Amino acid sequence: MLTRRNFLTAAVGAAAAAGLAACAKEDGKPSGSTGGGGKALTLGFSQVGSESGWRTANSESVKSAAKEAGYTLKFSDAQQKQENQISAIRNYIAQKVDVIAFSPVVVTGWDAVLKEAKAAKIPVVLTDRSVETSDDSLFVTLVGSDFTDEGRRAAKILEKVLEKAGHKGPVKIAQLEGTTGAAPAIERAKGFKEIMDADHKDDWKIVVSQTGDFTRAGGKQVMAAFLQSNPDINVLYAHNDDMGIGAIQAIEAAGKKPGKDILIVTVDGVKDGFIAMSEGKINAIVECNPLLGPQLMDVVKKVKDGEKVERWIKTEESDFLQDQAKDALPTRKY
Ligand code: GZL
Repeated sequence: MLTRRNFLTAAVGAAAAAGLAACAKEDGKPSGSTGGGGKALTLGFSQVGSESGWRTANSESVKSAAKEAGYTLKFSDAQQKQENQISAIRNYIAQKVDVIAFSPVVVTGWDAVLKEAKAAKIPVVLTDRSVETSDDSLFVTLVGSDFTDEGRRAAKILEKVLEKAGHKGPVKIAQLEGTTGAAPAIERAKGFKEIMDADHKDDWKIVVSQTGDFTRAGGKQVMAAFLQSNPDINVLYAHNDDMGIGAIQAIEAAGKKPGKDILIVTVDGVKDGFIAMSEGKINAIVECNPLLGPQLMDVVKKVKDGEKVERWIKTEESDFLQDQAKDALPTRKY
C-alpha cells in the first residue's frame, strides 16, 4: 500500500489526551457528554447532501461519533444547495446551539451567515471542505483532507498506472470534475495540474474537463459526451469514485474496456470503488477519508471549552493500485 500520512497535528493529539484525561479525573464521567454545567453539548451540523458513497459514510461517522460522545446532534442535509446550508446555520443560531459545524458545498458566499454566528458567540468548525473568507476569525478550524495533495497524488499514481499498462506516447486525459466551486473540485484539479505542468508538459494533455457534480449519474452522462467528442481518450481522472463508476457504465456502453482501453484514476476509496478496482475497471484510487466523526467531536468539545486547537486538522490517507484491491477490500471501513 502506498502510504502517505497526513497527521493529526501533535498539538491536538496531546491536548486531546490531556483534556480528556483531566475531565475524566474531575468527575469520572465521560468527558464528552456535557458542554459544562451538566447539559449535553449541542452541536448543529449542516451536511452537503447525500450525493455519493463518501458522503453517506461521512454522515454516518458524524452521527455515530456524536452519539458516542453523548452530544445532542442537530443534523440537516442540504441536498447540495448552499441556500439550504445557510438557512440551517441560521436555525442553529436561533436555537443557540453550543457549536456549529458544517461541510460547505462551495467555497464562497459564507461571510454573512458566519458573521451572524460570530455575533451570537457560537463558534464554527469546518469539516471536510473549506471556505474562502476575508475574515479568518469566522471559523475556528478545518477538520479534513488536503485536496491539493490528493490531486498531486492522483498524478503521481497515474505515472505508475501508465508504466504498468506499458503505455507509450501521448496521454490524452479526460477529467470529471467535482461540484463546480467546491474545494475538492478546485483543489484536486489544481494539484493534478501542478504535477502535469512540472513533469509531463510534453506528453500529458487534459483534452476535456467538465463537472459531473460528484454523482454517478453525472459521471455517466458527461463521460458519454466525452466519448462522443474525444473517442481517443487514454485516461480518465475522476474527482471521486462515484463519477468514475458512472463513467465505467458509459465506457462499456461505448464498447470499450474500462481499466484497459481507458485507464482510470479516482479519489475517495469507497467500497464500490474498490470492487470496481478488483474487477480491473479502475486502475488506482487516491483515498480521501470520510470517517471524520471522532476527530470532529474531539475538536468540538475543545472549542466549546475555549481550548486552543490547530487551524487545520488533517486526516490519514493512503493510495492504492489495482493489484492491492482484493487484499484491501475486507479491511475497508467505508
Ligand atoms: C471530499 C468530499 C467529496 C468527495 C465526494 O472530502 O467533499 O464530496 O470526494 C463527495 O465523493 O461528494
